Amino acid sequence: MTPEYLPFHPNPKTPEFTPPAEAVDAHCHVFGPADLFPFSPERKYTPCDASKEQLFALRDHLGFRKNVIVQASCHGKNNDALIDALETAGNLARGVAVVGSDVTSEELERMHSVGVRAVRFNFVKRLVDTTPKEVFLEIVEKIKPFGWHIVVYFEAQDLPELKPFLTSLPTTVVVDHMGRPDVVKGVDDQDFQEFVAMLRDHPNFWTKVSCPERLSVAGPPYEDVIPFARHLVEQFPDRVLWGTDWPHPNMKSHVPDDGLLTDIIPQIAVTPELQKSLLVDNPNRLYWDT
Ligand code: 0GY
Repeated sequence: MTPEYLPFHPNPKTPEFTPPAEAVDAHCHVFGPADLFPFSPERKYTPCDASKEQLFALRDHLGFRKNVIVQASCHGKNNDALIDALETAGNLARGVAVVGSDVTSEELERMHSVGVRAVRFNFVKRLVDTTPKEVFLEIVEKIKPFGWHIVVYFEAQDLPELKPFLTSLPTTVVVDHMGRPDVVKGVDDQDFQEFVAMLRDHPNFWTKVSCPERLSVAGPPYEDVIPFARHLVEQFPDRVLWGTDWPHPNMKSHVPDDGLLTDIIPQIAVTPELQKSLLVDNPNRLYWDT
């Protein structure tokens, strides 16, 4: 494990908020176990193991029905741990893989058959080496026949440079963690409003209103992040997703309690209708109806 890496919360609280039936945790990971699924030699951090059994136990504890499991950078382009978790979960999970431009249609077919429905393009420099845009475009061509979408992860300061490329992508594009706004600047800040405008101008763009624990300066219960998530849910009720981000890799300030994260949902989506869109209708449409 990377020195000072914080393992996930061992005993999250039982949430007071009850997610609606068929609710989906649409952003979470599995790590290892490293003796079965070694981490990538190119990884930038080494996490603690976070197994599929632990993920599914958390899902049940929090009251969710399904997971969308996202391949994390510590596993590189080897999706074996993800595939294994998807096989175990059956119809209760879908996956987001990371692939190279050398991926074969046989590999994509196998991943599709176990529930992969998207690839992730990661632009966060502390997590991955830079991938040339041409390589991403080759991957786009390969996933097109499968009807997959693209999940993108970047930091707010990189959006101006990335925007022409991202908005040229021909699929649905899901932006992780609200594009990582600087919450100190407030919802009306120009950078965040440009992110909002990108969603408004590009109906193929969705976003995850996730990771208050990463974006917060104030810390739990993350009151400084809630206005950003609520704004996006109210502006784009049909294009938002929510996820725990368990097991919370690379948290430095504190270990988040997943029960508390779940309890914040009613402040982000303030009516039962918005909660159903966020947790049930949107993720099921994007990951299960395809
Ligand atoms: C997240 C966030 C992080 C890590 C990864 O792929 C990853 O390693 O996504 C991060 O460190 O911000 O979504 O899990």
